[in-house]
Amino acid sequence: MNTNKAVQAWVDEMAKLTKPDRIEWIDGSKEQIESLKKEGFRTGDLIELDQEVLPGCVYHRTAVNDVARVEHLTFICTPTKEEAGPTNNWMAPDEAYNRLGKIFDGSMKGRTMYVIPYLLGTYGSPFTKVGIEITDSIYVVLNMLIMTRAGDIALKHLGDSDEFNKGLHGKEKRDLERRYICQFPQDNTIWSVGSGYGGNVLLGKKCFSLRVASYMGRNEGWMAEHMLILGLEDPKGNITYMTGAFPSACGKTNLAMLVPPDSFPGYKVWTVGDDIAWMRIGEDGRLWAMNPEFGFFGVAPGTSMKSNPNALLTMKSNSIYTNVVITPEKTVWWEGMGVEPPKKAWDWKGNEWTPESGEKGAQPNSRFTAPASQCPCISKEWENPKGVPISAIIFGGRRAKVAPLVYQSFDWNHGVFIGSMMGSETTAAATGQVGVVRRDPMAMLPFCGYNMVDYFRHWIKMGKKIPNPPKIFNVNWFRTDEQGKFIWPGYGENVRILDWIARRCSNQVVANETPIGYVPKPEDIDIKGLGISMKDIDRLLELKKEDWEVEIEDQKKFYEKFGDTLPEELNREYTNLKKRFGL
Ligand code: GTP
Ligand code: SPV
Ligand code: MN
Repeated sequence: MNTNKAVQAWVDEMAKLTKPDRIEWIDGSKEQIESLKKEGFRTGDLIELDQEVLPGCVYHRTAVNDVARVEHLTFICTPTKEEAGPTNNWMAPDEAYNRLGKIFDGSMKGRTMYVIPYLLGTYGSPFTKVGIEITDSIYVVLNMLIMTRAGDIALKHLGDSDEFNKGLHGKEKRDLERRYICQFPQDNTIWSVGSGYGGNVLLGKKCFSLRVASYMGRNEGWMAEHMLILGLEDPKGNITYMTGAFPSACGKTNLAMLVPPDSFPGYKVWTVGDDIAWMRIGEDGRLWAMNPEFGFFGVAPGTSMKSNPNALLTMKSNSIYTNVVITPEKTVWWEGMGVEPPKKAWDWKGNEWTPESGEKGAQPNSRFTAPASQCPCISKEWENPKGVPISAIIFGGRRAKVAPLVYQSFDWNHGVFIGSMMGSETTAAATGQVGVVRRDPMAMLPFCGYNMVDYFRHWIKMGKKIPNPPKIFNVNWFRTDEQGKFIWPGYGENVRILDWIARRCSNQVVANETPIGYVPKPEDIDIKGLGISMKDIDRLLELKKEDWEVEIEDQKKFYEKFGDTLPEELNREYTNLKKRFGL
């Protein structure tokens, strides 16, 4: 039961605007979850899956025009355009409240408004942030109950404080013309209307834990990043914790749950988080990362017992499947699941589908929502409110060319420069063209809640304040050969690169100094049992000056967006890189 006056007043105000028939507060109890599911089955919002094969699991389809984040309809609503910066869409707060207010007005008539109190972080921790999400979608409620610590626990944590994120979501007509995702960092507020898809509507995810939290972190001296967190245990039992920032659908969940191959014995990867890291300087002078989330919202296609067994095992129960194939037996399937497709089933659009149809059965950005606690390789530290001490930060992206398999920055600022220079081929995680290279600094281009140039500055400032900072690396699993095939086998084999990174962190291995940073000596990548040749390793580590020349020019164009506001340090790194290439 809510007794918090500020929460009540805000909920009343939102109810006055949206005019629902009834209001239901989410307490997080099992009984409530069951009754919400029943209601979802009744309205057709959810389909119950085979409860013997997939106990506690449900299926959901989004509207056909609503399958991914919509970056062109996502706005940072700061008082001035300059605060949002050149890489964000900006709308003045008054205009945004007005425009969305008109769409929200009366939009919940005849419907139930659900009030979801939730935590980002663990109960009782001083680092935890509280959000309240109002929504008219049962699907959102059930997802938020998996993705965050939600219900009475959040109200208890909040007490009588008025410090909570005010999130308003309405499905409305799911019309693209009336779809907006607006964050108001100064008001600790998010309004999202006209969508029913993941990152647009699970407001605790990208909207709060990155866009709004990055703004809070800058003001409060910490960092909110689009990063997985893992612990690599070596044969001696030492665990090295690392974070990794890769753009959407570029391999964070897979790396976070990696299973080393038999040919690389004695290693183990422990998952702390697969998408978001909040990082603070610890009393020991190191950078500590915690996962504010409670579940995984992962890409389904390509997830198999071979590529990511831990993900499949995590989602066997109490999970939600969105936009995958559903079979007559009420089980699920997707491309790259590694099992025979059903002979006849329904695709993500609800149409009859056969494997011979030539069409994809699962939407490329179809997803599973699963409780992190069910993950077989979850770290014993995953709920430690302080997080884990980070030895390495890894940047990465999808690059057919240019970026080698792995390299290390010379120091922190050079690492920030490498992060600021990240490029990656776009994926199905956001609407728009797929496969074109775009600059995506620190994998935060769509998620930075303020001016990116100030974000770069914040990184540089943090580096000065961390007495013992993590080392910074860049990886690329996606280099292709002349036929367009990936050269590196990836997935479990990536442990070999994590191992090199860990050995660099503990000064156990020397590296080649190159214009871009420290690149491994080919013989230091352990290829025992890998099935690729030393010649392939040479190709994976090769630096082509002509490719880098184009890359450097492209980065210049990106930096030009910021005019003369770009931090001195990054300009210097840029000039030095050019010089090292003799350009
Ligand atoms: P978001 O949830 O959108 O943030 O994505 P993510 O970064 O967690 O990506 P995820 O691990 O779900 O992987 C996305 C896609 O990349 C899947 O189709 C994977 O099969 C593929 N992928 C992941 N790791 C590798 C790898 O090492 N090599 C190759 N070739 N593909 C990979
Ligand atoms: C991403 O796109 O980076 C995701 C999925 O993790 S979403 O929740 O839609 O943002
Ligand atoms: Mn993500």
